[in-house]
Amino acid sequence: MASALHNLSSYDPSKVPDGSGKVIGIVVSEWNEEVTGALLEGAHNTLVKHGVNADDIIVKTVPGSFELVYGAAAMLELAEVDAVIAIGCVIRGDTPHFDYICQGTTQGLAELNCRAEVPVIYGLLTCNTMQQALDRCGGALGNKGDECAVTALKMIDFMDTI
Ligand code: DLZ
Repeated sequence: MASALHNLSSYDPSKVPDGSGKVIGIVVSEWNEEVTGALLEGAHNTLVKHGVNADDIIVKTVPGSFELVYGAAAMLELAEVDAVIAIGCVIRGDTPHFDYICQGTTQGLAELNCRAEVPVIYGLLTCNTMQQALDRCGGALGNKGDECAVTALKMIDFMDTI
């Protein structure tokens, strides 16, 4: 969780496995595009910084965060990827809709993560306000996209070395 004490973009680069030759799928939601676009940029830049070839990053968009589960499942089935990163942003509104989307998407991604042969990385921001989201996509608290990229490379290495 990002906080005043933890910036999503701060990590020890010496502990990030090299991503050369790895293929990463990224599924990104169009809802709150200002935020998800910045998360995607963070993830993409960090993957490339750690050796992933830009041509080996497959990006597909889905309409909303709820569709991330289907999109990630399709990518796992149809593309030869070493990891999938799911990127979305849900902002609380006036109705309980927020809770259902967050819960459904989170549970769906968690189930995929357990079943899939390669890791599924959780890049869903669940925020009470747009400001909280902006703080976490390159603002005051860093960029969750960076964190997702680092996590993907670490989990690929986990699988390679287990
Ligand atoms: C419907 C909806 C609403 C109200 N809010 C968001 C949101 O903040 N972030 C997001 O990613 N998606 C939202 N959606 C769309 C749903 O995720 C989904 O696309 C629709 O319910 C159609 O399945």
